[in-house]
Amino acid sequence: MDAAVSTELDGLSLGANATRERGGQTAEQTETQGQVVKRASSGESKKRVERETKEGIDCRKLENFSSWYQQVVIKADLIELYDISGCYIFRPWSFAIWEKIVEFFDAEIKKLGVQNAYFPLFVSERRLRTEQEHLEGFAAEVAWVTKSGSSELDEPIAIRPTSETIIYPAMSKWIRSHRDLPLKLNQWSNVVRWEFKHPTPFIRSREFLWQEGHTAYADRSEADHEVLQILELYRRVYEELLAVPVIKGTKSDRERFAGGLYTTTVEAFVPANGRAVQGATSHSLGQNFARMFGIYYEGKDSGEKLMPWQNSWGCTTRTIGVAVMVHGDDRGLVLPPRVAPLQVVIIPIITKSASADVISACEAICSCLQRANLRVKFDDRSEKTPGWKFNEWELRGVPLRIEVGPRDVQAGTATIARRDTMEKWSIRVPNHSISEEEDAFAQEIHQTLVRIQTNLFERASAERNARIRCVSDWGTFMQAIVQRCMALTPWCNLNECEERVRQQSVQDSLAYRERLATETDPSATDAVLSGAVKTLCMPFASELERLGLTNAAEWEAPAPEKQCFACNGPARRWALWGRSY
Ligand code: 87F
Repeated sequence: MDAAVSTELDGLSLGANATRERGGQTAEQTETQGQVVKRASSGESKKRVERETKEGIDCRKLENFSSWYQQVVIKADLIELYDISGCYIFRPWSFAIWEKIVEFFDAEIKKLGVQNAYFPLFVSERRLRTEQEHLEGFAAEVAWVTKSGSSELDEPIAIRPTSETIIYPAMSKWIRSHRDLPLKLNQWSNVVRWEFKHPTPFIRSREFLWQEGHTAYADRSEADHEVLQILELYRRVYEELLAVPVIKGTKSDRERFAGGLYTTTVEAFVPANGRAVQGATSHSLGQNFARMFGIYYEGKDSGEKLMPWQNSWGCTTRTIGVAVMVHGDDRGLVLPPRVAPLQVVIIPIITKSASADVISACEAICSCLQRANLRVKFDDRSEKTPGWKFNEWELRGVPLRIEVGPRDVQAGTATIARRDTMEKWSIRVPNHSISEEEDAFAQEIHQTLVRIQTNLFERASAERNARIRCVSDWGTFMQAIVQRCMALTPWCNLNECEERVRQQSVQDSLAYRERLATETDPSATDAVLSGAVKTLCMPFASELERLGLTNAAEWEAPAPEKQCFACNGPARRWALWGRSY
């Protein structure tokens, strides 16, 4: 597996020596500077849980995932609940993560020549219905404004669930000649989809934030190229920023955006509950929308009326929820350094006699790291004990903690603790009148943050990879599914077959659940997920290669004699299946 983790931490530039490393180191190997590595013992952690009472997480991620998740997003200060179901307040701690994603993606699309614009929140019924055909599947989720004050509006207006019907009428005015192409627009906004499935903060909410890109090209192959360029940016958001591994691929006919030609996707996976998550999608719309919205331009040579090739692509605040689900542990959030609002927290271990020295040592470390552009905070609150602060910043997922006590000040050291592995070791602190020492210290902290970023990605990749089963018959397929795995299968790529798999998988997992309840342990039934199995994507050959499948070309398009695992018809593609959010 190619651990394509970017090793540069956002916000830190240490000049020519900026750290560039590859992964592959274990946690133990990373701390080789002669320091003592110590893990919190389980006795210690139990005491801590007892001490925590209300503030800490009171259940285990692997025992009660949904309660664990709800507690983490609230207790780590990501989310505040709201009195409208499916709507959530993004507190600064989560909004700062979104801002990191925005900053990265916005800069990357601008390099591709995409321009930002902003379109209205509302859409008239007439416009919304232009898209009648593809709207059918979504109509129930559209929210409408029908009143102003106490009087009924003459015509109800819809709140955008996506902006094709708002943006394309404007595009039809702006695209007149081949010289107006390509037109590449993006909007950062909120959208509303009135879902009735159980809401989950970040993952499924009725209002969410996203970017939606809408582009138009004269040349079909350029448009196709862009679909993949954007998909690659989505992969980087997940893998490089959020340290979450994803699989790129094409959606099946049943799962693609009905308005377009084909849909590409990045699919993430939550090992703790065996559910896949569609991370972001990049669609080729072909000329369907141009036809519907009357988007035509005059060609170069003949002056003939031509339709452009269009794409659309979107990525939402769901990203945050996926990272929480993948990296979090029984103590709470674990944040990848590249998106962590705070990367380092400094905590003074104060005894009355030596407090002034300790505080100035903390301040010196803090300003040294700030100068190196790290996101660092000195937690100097006097009303909280060091232990309380440890718990709080662990719960909130800060990647690194530096502790400074009176004995450290004497010895010129500090204790450092990693959130991802819970390792602790001692480091030398710089003499702040010697700038070389300060630079070396900041460099060392930076390197540790890079190792954390790499470790999170590699740990998540190993856990995800262990949950992908290659299967070619129905029995082993269902076995993989009830064991909360994804299944990679040779597949006929037919709509009817996917539909039958959905229905059969519901029946078979119910039956399996009942058998478990009667034959073995009744409590074990909770371990079997219910719900239909669907295709997540048909992975690109390059992705199958990344997964370590050597005969990748054959995997993307299986040999003609291969049979579909479900209907035994000729297999045309390899498909990745799973339960999904
Ligand atoms: C819900 C209600 C109404 C998804 C909806 O993926 C319409 C829709 O069109 C709808 N839910 N969609 C598909 C969105 C397609 C596309 N739009 C631009 C994207 C990326 C950004």
